Order: sequence, then structure tokens, then C-alpha cells
Amino acid sequence: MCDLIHFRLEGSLALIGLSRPPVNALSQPLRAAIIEACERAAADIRVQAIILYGEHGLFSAGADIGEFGTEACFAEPDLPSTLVRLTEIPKPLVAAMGKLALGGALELALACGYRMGEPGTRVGLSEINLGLLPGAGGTQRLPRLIGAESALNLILSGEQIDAERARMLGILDRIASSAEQLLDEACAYANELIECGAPARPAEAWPKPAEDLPDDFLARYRAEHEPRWKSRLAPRLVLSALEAACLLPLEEGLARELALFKQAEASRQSKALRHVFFAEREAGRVPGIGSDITPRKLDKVAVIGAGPLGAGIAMSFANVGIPVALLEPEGGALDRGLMQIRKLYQASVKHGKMSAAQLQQRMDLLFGTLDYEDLADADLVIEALCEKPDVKRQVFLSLEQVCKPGAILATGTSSLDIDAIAASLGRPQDVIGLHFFSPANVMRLVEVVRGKATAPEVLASAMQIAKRIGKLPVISGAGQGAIGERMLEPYAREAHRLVLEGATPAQVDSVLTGLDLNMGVFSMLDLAGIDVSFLTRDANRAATAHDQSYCCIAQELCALGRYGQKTGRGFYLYEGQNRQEDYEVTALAEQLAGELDVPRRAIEDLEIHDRCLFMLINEGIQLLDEGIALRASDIDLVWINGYGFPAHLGGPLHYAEQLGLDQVLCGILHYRQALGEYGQMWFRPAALLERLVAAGKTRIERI
Ligand code: T1G
Repeated sequence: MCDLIHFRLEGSLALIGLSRPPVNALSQPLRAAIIEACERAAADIRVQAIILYGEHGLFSAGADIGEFGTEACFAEPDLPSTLVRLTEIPKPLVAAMGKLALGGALELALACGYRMGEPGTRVGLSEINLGLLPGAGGTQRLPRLIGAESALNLILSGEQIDAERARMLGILDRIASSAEQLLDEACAYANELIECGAPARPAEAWPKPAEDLPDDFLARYRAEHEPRWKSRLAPRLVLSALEAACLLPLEEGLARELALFKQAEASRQSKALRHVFFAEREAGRVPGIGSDITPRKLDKVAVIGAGPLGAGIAMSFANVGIPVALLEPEGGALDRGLMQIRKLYQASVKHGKMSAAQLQQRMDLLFGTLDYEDLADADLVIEALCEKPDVKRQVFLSLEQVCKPGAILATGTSSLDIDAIAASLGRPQDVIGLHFFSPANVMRLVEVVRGKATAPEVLASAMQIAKRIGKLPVISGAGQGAIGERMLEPYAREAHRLVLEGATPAQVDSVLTGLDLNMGVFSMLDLAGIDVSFLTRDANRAATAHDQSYCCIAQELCALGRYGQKTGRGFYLYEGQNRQEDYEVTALAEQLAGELDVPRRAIEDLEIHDRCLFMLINEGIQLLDEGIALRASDIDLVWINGYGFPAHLGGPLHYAEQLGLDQVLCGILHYRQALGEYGQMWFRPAALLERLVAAGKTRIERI
């Protein structure tokens, strides 16, 4: 037996242990080994029941994601046929699912007649997160076990559910008393099954999965949910598979599911989401930061600034049990900040997301102060004040006075150069950027900005603490705007210019939301505050002074005190939740275009797409070339998790690869010509893009 499987007999039981660390991903060799072991047990007259379990405590994380898009994915024995052969074994099979059973692993368990978990077991059909649907029986066997509606919800959410809920639903028959006892108690269960002459497979709990549902349930479900799916393919395929489960016999349903699965597996959306899966794993790898670098112990945190950003950051730490000192120079603002935090927690209690006891626990971890001296024993201090360089420099000088040696001094700046802040201090090695995204208690992304002097263990500590609070840390080199804000500038500049030339904010935003971006540029600027982005641009005015038209509409709106949602007017008009076009903005654009001699014309949606996206992509490639980002995939993660770029497009640089790098370059050169002086000013292809195209490369990497 190969070493992917541990096979042993215990009495009249065959114990088959999956052993392909770290997560028993069901690769082709492991599938073949499972079949060989199970059929060996089936053929052995001493064996009356079979137990499948994970050798290292974890059952399996499902199909091998690395095989998708390769021949190995459907190489014999493919997972669907592997599981059909297991269902044909005339002896009870018990799946003992320790820790985790996701995707194909849960399908493997559904192909067994009996299932057992342990208190820490989590199960789920997470394929939808990869732009896929269960392809090895999940959409057909799960509805027959728990009913169509519960199965549909589980498959569409892709969520992991705990053991108790899995038992309630009927997925688990039993839960062992502990993870350590799982295998023993699974053996006891199997022996019980033998003693009571249990069939290899019990009768289906839901032979008609949609028995309790109205005939048009799935059709109404599709109509109700389709708008929320935007252009995502996988949810639609899941519904088609569930329709098959409700209408067709199992065998035909399985064939239908496999056809739908192949469609999903071959889709660009799934390719993009698989890219994102591995990009998230890659983002944690930092050259030069190996296991020889010991992170500092960060058990006490301080946050400076109790505004929305600071409050959200403080909550992120309190949520995982880390005490936080929240400093706000101004007393009233401190009270408002703490009040805001309590309000947010109360809303979570109201929605059943936390208990009143948990609320109090978290509030007890937050300590408001007006005094820097109270930060003396903090291990990590995060400054989250407004984007004014002088204010930040003053704060860091104060911190240098009070903070203990070895304390990490982090700035939450989204746009300022942290090397400039560090340069004014005697301990620049302790300075790092931790750029959270608002609302920081919700947004997953943290740009970890390493300065020229940042010590390796400070970087390692920042990466570690970001993961500890459930964030996705992405490394960025120091520089104006790090990764995200730096790319946002040319993207937003182009959107502004298009409105000056004749488009409307709504037209530009609809092209971008048409691409499934969560939000268009102008809605985003109105939400974040036109005054906030004005401050950022103002600090960098010299770099854009040669272009009179540079974001001039925003400039004027700012001068008029129209900062967006918070003032009820910006690029749009806001009445309560209602947003509508503001024709005064169009009139302002016409006036400014006249003053700046910018010709106005009707603008096609394709031009809006190309000019905004190509400038975004071009800047991303440029900062990769400069080494600000370590990898193209890191840039994708920043835009997906920080700016609402759709994950099923894979992020702006993966999207560029799908469009074709030569097409992107060609588009940039086209507008360089077509837009005259303005084109010459801004449509300068990144040197790396030109090198990649010249080398015939289709992937974005540093060459
Ligand atoms: N295939 C291949 N490699 C995998 C893998 C998988 N399914 N899951 C994890 N890995 C690798 C991962 O890349 C990393 O590698 C290492 O394991 C540790 O993972 C037919 C179509 C299981 C919750 O969606 O959600 O079954 O970076 O760093 O934080 O219907 O990984 O060390 O080289 O993430 O503890 C469905 C995906 C597949 C589960 C563990 N399964 N995995 O999280 O560690 S589709 C999933 C996860 C399918 C069938 C279909 C998480 C995890 P490396 P990690 P972690």
C-alpha cells in the first residue's frame, strides 16, 4: 500500500487513514490509493465494516486545487467515479471526520453510508469560493440527505458549519466526545452497525429532496437571488445542479452535475478565484523573513485616534482578546469614539452575532486615555489620525519619548511616505506602516508598509499580529500611497478627466459596477470624503501641477464644501439613503472644460473601461517593477480586499493577463495618441509592461 494511505485491520474493521499532509488534498494518486484500499477491504472476508479517517487528525480539505486546469483533475480515477465505486461496496463505510471536511472531502463522506465528527469538526462545500460547484456528488447526494433547501443554502454560502449544526442537519450521525477519541468511537460505532446488521447504506432521508417545497421554489429562488450574483457563473450552475437533484434519478443527476462542474472548472471566473486562493497563501511569504526571525511579543496595543478608523482598529484587537489603550488628544472625541464602538457592538448583539457578555468583555479590554504616559508599556502603537504630515510627525516624536524600547511604532497612513516619518526618529527600525481600510473592524486587508530602516523582526511581528486579528496582510515597500492608494490616483484621475470630457459620474460608475466592482470611483470618493482625497492630492500637488485639469472637478466641489455623503452632496446628490445624479456637477464640468479648453464629446463605455482600467493596471505594473509590491498577485489581493475589485476577475493584474498584455499596451499607446497633449502627459506605458510584451510574456512578473 503506498504511503498516502495507512491500512490496518482491527477485529472485523478495516481502518483506512488518509496521509497526504498538510490537508489530505484528494490528488489523483490519493484517489487511486483510496480505491485500492477500500476495494481490498471489501474483498477481505474478515472485514465487515470500513472506517476512513485523516491520519493526522484532519480528514481532508477536498479536491487538490492545484490539479484544476490540469489533466490530473479529471485523470482516472477522477473523484466522481472514485466515490461511485465507494458507494458500491457492500459493507458499511464510516467516515470519521476530524477537524475539517471541505468540498470533495465532504462528498467523500457523503459517499460513505455513515459519518462521525468530533467537537471541533467543521464541514462545508466551499467550492463556490473557487468559482466551482461540488463536482463529485455533493449537489446530488446532500439534498437526498438533508433536503433541497438546506443543501442549496450550504452550497451557495460555501460556509463551514460546526459539528453540532452538521448533526442537526443530518450530515453527521454522531459526534465523538473529543478529537482524540474520534477513531476509537468511530470503531465502536462501526461495530454497533455490524452487530445490528446495518445496511451498507441507509435509506435516503430525502428520496425526493424537494418534497416539502413548492414546485416553483427553485425558479423563485433564482429570480430573487440572481441580481445579487451579478455576473458570477457558479451560483447559477449550482441552481441548475439542484434542479437536476430534484428532478432526475441519482445517476443522471450525477452526470448532469459533472457536466456543469466541467463548465465551471474551465471558466475564467474559477481560474481567477483559484489564482486568488494561492495568492493569499503566497502573500504571507516574505523573502528574507524566515523562521530564523523571531517576531516580538505583542500583547498590549495602543491606538491613537478614536475616529472611525481608530475605533475600528481598536475593535479588531479587542475582538481577539488583546487589550487596547485608545488615546485621543481631545476628550469629547474620545467619548464619542468609545460610544461609537459600544454602538457597533450593540448592533452585533441585536443581530445575534455576539452575546451581551461578549460585548462587555470587549469593552473591558478597551481603555480610553488622553495621556501619552498611559502608552508607556504598549508593545505596539498604531497611529490613526488624519493625513496631515505635521500632525503625524509630532505624534511620533511624543511616542519616542514615552514608549518602551522595543515597542513597535506603526502609522496607519494611507498616503504619506513612512520613511519621512521614521527619518525624524532615533529608532527608525521600530517604525512600520499598518494601513487598515475603513471600516477597519470589517475590512480584511492590511497593507504592511516596510520602511527602508524597518527591522526584519518588526516586519515579521506586523505580519503575525495582522493574521492574529484575522486580517490579510500584504507587504508593500514605502512610498507615496504604498500599493492601493498609489494605483487609485491614476484610476481616479482618468475618471475625473472623462467627466470633464463629456461622460457623467453615473456613466463612469455604471461601467465599473458593470464589471462587478463593488463601487464606482465617484461613489467611492463620495463615501470616503472628497475632502480626504483632496488632502492626499494637496500633499502631492507638485507632481500634478503640469496638468491644470487634474481632478479639477473635485477641487471645485471641495471649495464648495461638497464633500460627498457626509455633506449630502458631492459627485452625487444624497437624500437619506437615496443617491441621484447632480446635474450641477455636469454643469461644473462643462464650465471647467470651457475654461481649460478641453473639448467635450459623447464617450463610449468601452473608452471609460479602457482608460480607467489600463491606467490602474499600468500603475500596478510600474510599482511591481519598482519593487514596492513583491508580486503581481499581492497587488490583486490589495485591490480585491481593499477596493472592491471582483475576486472572480482575479484582481486588476490577473484581469490584465486575461485581456492580454499586448492589448493593454496597445490600448495605452492608442490613447497616448488619441488624447493629444493630455495623452502624452499621462498615457506612458510602464517599462515593465513594454518589456513583458516585447518578450512575448503573458504573465505579469518582474523581468
Ligand atoms: N488543495 C490543494 N492544496 C491545498 C488545499 C486544497 N484543497 N487546501 C489547502 N491547501 C494547501 C495550501 O495551499 C497551503 O499550502 C497548505 O495547504 C495549508 O493551507 C470536486 C471541486 C483547509 C481551511 O476549498 O480553505 O473539493 O501554502 O495555508 O489557514 O467538489 O487551506 O503551505 O504550500 O490555507 O490552516 C474545496 C481550501 C476544493 C478548501 C486550511 N476545498 N483550503 O487553512 O492553511 S474544491 C477548499 C482552505 C473541491 C470537489 C471540489 C484552507 C484550509 P502551502 P493554508 P490554513
